[in-house]
Amino acid sequence: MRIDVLTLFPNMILPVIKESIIGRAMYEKKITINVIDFRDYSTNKHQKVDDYPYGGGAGMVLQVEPIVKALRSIEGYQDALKLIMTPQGEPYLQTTAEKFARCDHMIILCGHYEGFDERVRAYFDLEVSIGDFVLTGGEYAALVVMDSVVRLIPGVLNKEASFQEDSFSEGLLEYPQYTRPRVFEGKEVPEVLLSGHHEAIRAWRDSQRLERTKKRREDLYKKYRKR
Ligand code: 6GU
Repeated sequence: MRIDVLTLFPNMILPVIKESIIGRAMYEKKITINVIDFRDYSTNKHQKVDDYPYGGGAGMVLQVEPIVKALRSIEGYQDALKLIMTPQGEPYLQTTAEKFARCDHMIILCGHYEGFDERVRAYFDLEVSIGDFVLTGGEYAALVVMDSVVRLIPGVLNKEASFQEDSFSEGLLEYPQYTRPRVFEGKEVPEVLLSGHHEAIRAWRDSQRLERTKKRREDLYKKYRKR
């Protein structure tokens, strides 16, 4: 997979992914990540990429031209899945990550300031939000999307840390985990986990997942019951 990120803050992306599992996947050539500073495509002599909003109002608006020029500089951009990170986007879910993980080429635009010129949207396929809260910039959201997509690409995670048992792939939260010591400050590891009875352990874990999901995430629990 190839991912191109369009941003005004390239240093918010590259140093972070280099430190992560995505960095290893890049090094192992399982993915290619390319960061483009769309300020480089400014047509203004001061390298400006934003301007005052028509009709007035607070803040600045990102201009359409540098973004479209930067987009067109990407080889094969026509066939790529083109995303915009904004709080106005559709909710980003595990199922969305699974869909994205099957594509060969993604382009992700990160916004800042008060937003984009509305005409930018015509050049992209989809707008996504990572939750109902406001970030200072789309870079944080783009990192979240990249991390959650790249870990699903075959060969990126080892089998042990497999995503087959991920919480959301089955729609339930995970069961509690323990490791040594068996007792810490009077807090004991549940007896069943020391029993060696694989069937009993599996049953306990299943019931813990259900109980935890019901208590913490009634929305997920109801959806799970309905399937
Ligand atoms: Cl994608 N961008 C920004 N700026 N804020 C957000 C977001 C995205 N998703 C949730 N909040």
